[in-house]
Amino acid sequence: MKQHLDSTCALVVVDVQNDFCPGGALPVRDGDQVVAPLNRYAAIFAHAGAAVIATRDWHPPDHCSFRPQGGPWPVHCVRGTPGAAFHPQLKLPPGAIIISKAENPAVESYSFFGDSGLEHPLAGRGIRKLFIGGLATDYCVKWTALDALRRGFVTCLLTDAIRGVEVHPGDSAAAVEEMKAAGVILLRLEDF
Ligand code: VGL
Ligand code: ZN
Repeated sequence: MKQHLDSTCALVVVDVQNDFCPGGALPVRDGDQVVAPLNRYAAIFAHAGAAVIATRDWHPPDHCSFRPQGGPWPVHCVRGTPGAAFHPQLKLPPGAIIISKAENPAVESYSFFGDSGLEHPLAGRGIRKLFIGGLATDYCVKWTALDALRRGFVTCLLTDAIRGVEVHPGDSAAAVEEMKAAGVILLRLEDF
């Protein structure tokens, strides 16, 4: 269904970082394929006066989710390293809001609402509707979408701009079904 965008809407570009793309430390298959559609979305949102938010996994070198610390993941997205940088072709408009997450060494945080409770950069901006794309469908995208719903945002998933880690085959499809069942609205570029 055609979407009307205004300043109450925000595009959320989740973790489009080198380490989640082919050649990175925790590569998502075809992770770089989200860049082109997200650039389209970012241009559409900026033109409509809607916010563009980009999240980044921004771990300290000894984050608890890393294998050397006993966690499930290879070392990835260590703050300030090339692997933690946004994909070089990602085009964020001027004024895009960058949100770093999972910065506390002792806490894993897949949601962009983070581990810090209520205070959040989105507060006070009048944003009520979130449109989420990026990496990875089965982790940060899913947790961010479900957390957004729980916090009362109208929450949409941009299904042509997501890819999953797929620790187990089918995880991404299951994540999309879980989001849909919870009330997330599934959209594509044709809806804009
Ligand atoms: C993510 C695994 C570990 C994600 C972050 O951005 O989806 N996945 N850290
Ligand atoms: Zn991480």
